[in-house]
Amino acid sequence: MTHYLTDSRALQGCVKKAVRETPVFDMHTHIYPPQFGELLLWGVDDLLPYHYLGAEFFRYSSQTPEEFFSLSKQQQAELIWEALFVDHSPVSESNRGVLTALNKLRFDVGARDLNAFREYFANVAVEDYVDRVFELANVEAVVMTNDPFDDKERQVWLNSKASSDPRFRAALRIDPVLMDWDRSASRLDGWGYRVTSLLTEETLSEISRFLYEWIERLKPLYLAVSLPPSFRYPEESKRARIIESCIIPVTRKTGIPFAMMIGVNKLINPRLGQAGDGVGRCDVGAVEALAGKFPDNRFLVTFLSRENQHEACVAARKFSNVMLFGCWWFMNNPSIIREITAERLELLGTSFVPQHSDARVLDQLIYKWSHSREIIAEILFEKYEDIRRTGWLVSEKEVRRDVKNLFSDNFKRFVGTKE
Ligand code: HDL
Ligand code: ZN
Repeated sequence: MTHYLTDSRALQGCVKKAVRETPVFDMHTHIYPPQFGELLLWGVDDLLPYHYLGAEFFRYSSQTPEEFFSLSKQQQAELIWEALFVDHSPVSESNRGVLTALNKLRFDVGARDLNAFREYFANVAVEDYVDRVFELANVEAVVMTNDPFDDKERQVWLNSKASSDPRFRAALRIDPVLMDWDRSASRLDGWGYRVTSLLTEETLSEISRFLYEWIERLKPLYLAVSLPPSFRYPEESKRARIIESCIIPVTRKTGIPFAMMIGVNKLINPRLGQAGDGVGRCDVGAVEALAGKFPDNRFLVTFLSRENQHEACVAARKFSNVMLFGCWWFMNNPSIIREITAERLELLGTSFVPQHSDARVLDQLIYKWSHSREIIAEILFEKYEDIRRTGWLVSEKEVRRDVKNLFSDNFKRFVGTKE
């Protein structure tokens, strides 16, 4: 006998409980297992200097970026704590996130004692802390960002010290190939690939070999790139030629999606380093053209600009080989998450991936998912309530089915790992 939720309050309680209890498959992060050594950032002295807070710090401080970045991360953390938490109320999303994470870790946030937090992190084993964070955040697994052009990370993979922990899945990130082929050509040449900056047939074939070899090594769930607002397709460019001649055939043959994260203007203020990137409105037509021309390929897509979100939903309605995902980076703020989650449910039903954490510091999983779950539950309840008022009732089983699709199964099916 199916138990339908006839009452608004019971429905709201059921949605909140399902959203809280359903594990998420976090499909885009910058987190690594402990075997990757210093690539894994964790603890309050990595959490505070995270580049989102750094950017905000420079708005209050007379310190130059050069002076700040010459300091130890402990010194950076103390300066950020004073400026963004003590001298000004920590109401920005990145500031509130630190407080949420510390609160969920059962610290006395109100004591405002940075050294008390440090005491815990100085004594906890990183493996135990990984377990605690995944449990607190209710995260089933994270997809890493794996960059063969990062010297430290490449060594981990070449020395096959990489982890077999099923909570850490790979994604092959190849920005340098598409964004700076001339410089990347010399690096691939140095790694034994017969390539030149000119895209000869041999060079294109060797780029494909590079991709196949790293796909074989990493077993990535997808191949990813971040692209600027100027990204166009079709266009007469090396980027378009490599996409058509290498990325599209290689991802189709290996059966993995091509993830395009579009809208970042890299280093509009280079002095801020990782915090120096900006955002710009993109041409969604490029995604429509690729999805239409290559119907046998699958595309994970996210846009960085709020102004692209409605067009992106319409494009996804036209191409079922496009899967919209996440509230990326400057989109990952409550006011915007609320807006685009409602927009996506209204235009796409439950056929999208509402969020990824993009966590760069392990501890961020706790707050990024706590904040997003709260908003997604609110919006989802509103949509169920709208149909309840027509007489269409949903059961707890159906609510849990929908939430599991949104939090993991849509992604797993799209990348082909759904058992
Ligand atoms: O390119 C990306 O994957 C972005 O997410 C950048 O890493 C960005 O700096 C970031 O950390 N966003 O949250
Ligand atoms: Zn990212």
